[in-house]
Amino acid sequence: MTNTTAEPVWHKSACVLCSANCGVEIKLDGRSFARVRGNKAHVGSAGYTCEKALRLDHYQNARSRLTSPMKRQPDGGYTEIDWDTAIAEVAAGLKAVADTHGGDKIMYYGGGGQGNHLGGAYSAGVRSVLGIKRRSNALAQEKTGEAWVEGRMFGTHTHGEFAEAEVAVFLGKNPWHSHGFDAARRVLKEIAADDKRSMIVIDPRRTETADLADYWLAVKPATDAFLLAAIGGVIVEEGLAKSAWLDKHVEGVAETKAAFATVPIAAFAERCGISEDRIRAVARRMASAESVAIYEDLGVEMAPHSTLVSYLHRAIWVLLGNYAKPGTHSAHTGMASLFSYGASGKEPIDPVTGGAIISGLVACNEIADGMLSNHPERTRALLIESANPVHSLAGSARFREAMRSAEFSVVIDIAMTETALEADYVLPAASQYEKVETTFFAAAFPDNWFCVRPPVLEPLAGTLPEPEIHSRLAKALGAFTDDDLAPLRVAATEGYEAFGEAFAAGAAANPALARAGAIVLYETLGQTLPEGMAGAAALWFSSQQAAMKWPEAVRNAGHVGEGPDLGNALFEAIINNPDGVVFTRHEPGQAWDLLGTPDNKIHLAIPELLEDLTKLGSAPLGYTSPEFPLVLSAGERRSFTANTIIRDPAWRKKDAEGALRLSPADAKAAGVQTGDRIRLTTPGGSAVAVAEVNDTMMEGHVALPNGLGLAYSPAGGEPEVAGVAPNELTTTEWRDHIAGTPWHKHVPARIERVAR
Ligand SMILES: Nc1nc2c(c(=O)[nH]1)N[C@H]1C(S)=C(S)[C@@H](COP(=O)(O)OP(=O)(O)OC[C@H]3O[C@@H](n4cnc5c(=O)[nH]c(N)nc54)[C@H](O)[C@@H]3O)O[C@H]1N2
Ligand SMILES: Nc1nc2c(c(=O)[nH]1)N[C@H]1C(S)=C(S)[C@@H](COP(=O)(O)OP(=O)(O)OC[C@H]3O[C@@H](n4cnc5c(=O)[nH]c(N)nc54)[C@H](O)[C@@H]3O)O[C@H]1N2
Ligand code: SF4
Ligand SMILES: [Mo]
Repeated sequence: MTNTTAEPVWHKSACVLCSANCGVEIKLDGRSFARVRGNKAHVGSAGYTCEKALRLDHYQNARSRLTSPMKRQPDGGYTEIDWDTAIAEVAAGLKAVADTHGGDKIMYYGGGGQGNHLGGAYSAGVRSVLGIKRRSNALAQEKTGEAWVEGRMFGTHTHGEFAEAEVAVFLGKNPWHSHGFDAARRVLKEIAADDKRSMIVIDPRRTETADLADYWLAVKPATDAFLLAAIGGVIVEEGLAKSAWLDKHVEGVAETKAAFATVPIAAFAERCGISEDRIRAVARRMASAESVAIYEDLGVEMAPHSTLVSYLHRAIWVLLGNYAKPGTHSAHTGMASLFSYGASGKEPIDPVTGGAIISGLVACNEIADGMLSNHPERTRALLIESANPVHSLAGSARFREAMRSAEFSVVIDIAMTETALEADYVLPAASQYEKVETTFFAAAFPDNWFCVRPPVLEPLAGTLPEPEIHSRLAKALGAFTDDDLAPLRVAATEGYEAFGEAFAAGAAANPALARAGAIVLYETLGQTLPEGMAGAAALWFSSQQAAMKWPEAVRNAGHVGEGPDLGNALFEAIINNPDGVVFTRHEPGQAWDLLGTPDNKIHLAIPELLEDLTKLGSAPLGYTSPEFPLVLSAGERRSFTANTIIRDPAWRKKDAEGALRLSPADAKAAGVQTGDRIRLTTPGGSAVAVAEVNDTMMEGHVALPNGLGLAYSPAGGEPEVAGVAPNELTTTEWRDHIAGTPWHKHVPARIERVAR
């Protein structure tokens, strides 16, 4: 908590700007972050940070912080209201929609960003009392295609071990900037420096990661499927697959090989722009390695053929035997599930849009269209938490319109965001350094870790942590009474054992308690936890679940006990170790036990995607046109981008305006120089950006950074907007045919110089 001694104290916490969540230590000066440094004792990052963490004060102490609940007035402006009024009116507003149309017509969007997943856990109580079932969040515009493939093949999520891999492959992924695993730059440099290891980067742009690669495959945008199909074709043609291993562990090999055997290798090489010789060399390099790990990310997940690409690279690493060995891929444990990877291919269909609901999430690209339809089942109200969909989803204008069409909408955020500005009510949350927080991103094997960060500061006056907001909403909705909680409150003071028994008995006997779940833990057990830690109470349940699912692995990680005692020991460890703890420790071969398939085998053949593979040759040759001859990647990760988590543009040490990068050839053709203003036009919109002529760009490919175009008032006056908001230029209909994920990396565009 707030430092009251004279001696400067380094507060242990984590960086919230990307999913790596590096451990940091923060030195305060009042409420300012005077210094931030890497935490050497952190279980995952061991002192590592990138340049962004050092500037976290721009998150914590931004002028954009909200300090009062806000209510929209008939004239469109907002007035401050007190918390009691806000909770009563928000509860009443949501309830009115649930009573009129059914709770299933309310959508819950978001629930956490790069550093905060506890709020989402507590929202479950509010959702269940209102009957909210419809959900979506950013994962349904990036990872649902991957989840659909992984569910079918493995019944769960797998993760690559890049720190160990002999061959590391980055597919539409620039870990130098975007990270995605512990100490990414350190790992990339280690691979680059080791003659026995190789790095393969598949990216049209010569990224910072590509500069370190042994093989940079500069694919033409959106042709990864052709490249991967050709690599698979070579593996089959040259007999490189690991047959004995496949016989033992994998189903569906023959069908998969047969589909790859149909690939016209030379023709596909031509289509992706990589020579056949080089494709063969890369296939052989992967086949000769003891271990290969592949990381797919947005460059392929947000481009045409995305779900097929998610499948093809997995088929390749499976054919080459890269599962459950050090440096390959493994399924892993998780303290809580962020996202389900259990797809079966028989996903429920959204009644409004007809799209598949993968992992329980409505495809982001279908939300606004569904709300703006006349369908009787359409979403009528929105509860949005820790997300900025007006900015982050395809077609910002359409999402704004959808929000205004809602009968009721509420946003829980720390700032008056682009999304908040369309809502009926805005509830101000305490920042991620003003409450206990954690994420459920943990994806590592054989050791998996988890880090709970205690608060560094008291909540800013006028704000509340999400557990408290959800608890108040649930109470206002009549979810439970103090009488319901009384026995659990008593039991909580008697210790974990008594509490565990009382909780199990209470939940079985009283449906109100079962429904409110995590909120009940917060209100009872939470009140007995150390100061500031009440919000960690939900993790007691997660700890019990982890201990029940993987008792041996939890004990191997050093936690002692049997049954509920083991869960209690794990909970004690995680809430008392801001350096993070290893919570499960496995042996490499045990990755087979963690598979979610009924026979603990990999299921290689996905018929729908094998069919897509055999039809790939007849896919459109491109998506550009004479009117829009260029391909825009709308939303690249750079050194000072972090989604929309930091709104103050002054946090950027370079590229303050977020330049449009273009190749020297395209710049010449348009008569553009670095620093010029260019008008960028797409089928979805038009905007003016500053140009940066950049020789890492492929001709015909231009890129805008992610997270720019935010309104901010540096001196508290009229807001200013720095850079272009990428989704003012995108549209919802450009999307994957299976997962509905957007083609943000592949937007047809044209540029014109604005007169100097
Ligand atoms: N600095 C920073 N780091 C972040 C974030 C951030 O905002 N800023 N956000 C975090 C989040 S939420 C995510 S999901 C990750 C995303 O991390 P990444 O996916 O690594 O990030 P991007 O830069 O969006 O896209 C990666 C690459 O895709 C390439 N690409 C474009 N088109 C194609 C194509 O057709 N084929 C191939 N193969 N590549 C293509 C681009 O050139 C780019 O280098 O980053 C996380 N880390
Ligand atoms: N065109 C294009 N669009 C993209 C992308 C792209 O590459 N191109 N990338 C996409 C990807 S991969 C992602 S993950 C999404 C990200 O987009 P979103 O999921 O919308 O997330 P963020 O931009 O990170 O917004 C997080 C919100 O949380 C708020 N916040 C911060 N701390 C707290 C807190 O403690 N409590 C609460 N309640 N709120 C808090 C911030 O103010 C911000 O409004 O964007 C997507 N949009
Ligand atoms: S932004 Fe940098 S310091 Fe922060 S979590 Fe990601 S890699 Fe770590
Ligand atoms: Mo993301």
